[in-house]
Amino acid sequence: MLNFLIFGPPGSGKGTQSVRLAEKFNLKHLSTGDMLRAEIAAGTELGKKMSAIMATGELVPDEVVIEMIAARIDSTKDSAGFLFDGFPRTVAQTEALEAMLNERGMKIDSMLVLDVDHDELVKRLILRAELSGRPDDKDPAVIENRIDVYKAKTEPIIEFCRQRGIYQPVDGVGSIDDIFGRLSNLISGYTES
Ligand code: B4P
Repeated sequence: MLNFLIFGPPGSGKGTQSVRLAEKFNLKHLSTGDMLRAEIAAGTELGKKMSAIMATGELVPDEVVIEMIAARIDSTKDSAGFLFDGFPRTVAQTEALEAMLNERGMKIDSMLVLDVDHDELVKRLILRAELSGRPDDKDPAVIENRIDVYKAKTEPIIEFCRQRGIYQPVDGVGSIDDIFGRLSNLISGYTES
């Protein structure tokens, strides 16, 4: 099985591209953001606790998302691999994912990093707020905090993946179709070899 991380700051297009890539390459799309929002929508105890954290733009505790991902990995059948979207978001999550995959005879094959400038990120998220009603998109201060949290806690994963030789930057500015083409070319390099 082939395992890809789709990576980038909030608003870089991770979720948008993941849905299409998962379909094209028969990958299981695992988005921790979607899983957390599903807990909130279902009104679970976990969802109630996490919604307050997410509304400020901070990250939820590592153990919460690591447990969610482990459960999904073990229940997934018949896919060519996994596309991890928005996970990992800390070096601790990355180490946990690597260990989880290694224990199951797999590894992280590639980290695809969408590169988008700050102003474009803010523009996209403000636009999405109008359509999605997501509380973390509505407030510009929360958007800025999410970008700051990304730089402080998530970006260090790039160095971790660089050392493993799996870091692949991708220009994340342009039409959704163009960016899909760039990502598809990179993934095809694995699936066709
Ligand atoms: P996520 O759900 O991962 O949210 P996100 O970073 O905003 O990215 P998303 O994938 O949704 O958006 P996309 O860039 O595709 O996380 C939300 C919160 O959950 C986090 O802040 C955190 O609190 C918590 N969380 C999730 N995972 C966690 C973890 N592992 N550990 C701890 N906490 C965790 O798209 C943005 C917008 O841009 C869309 O409207 C889209 O249409 C638009 N867009 C995309 N591509 C475009 C393009 N090329 N041109 C123009 N617009 C484009």
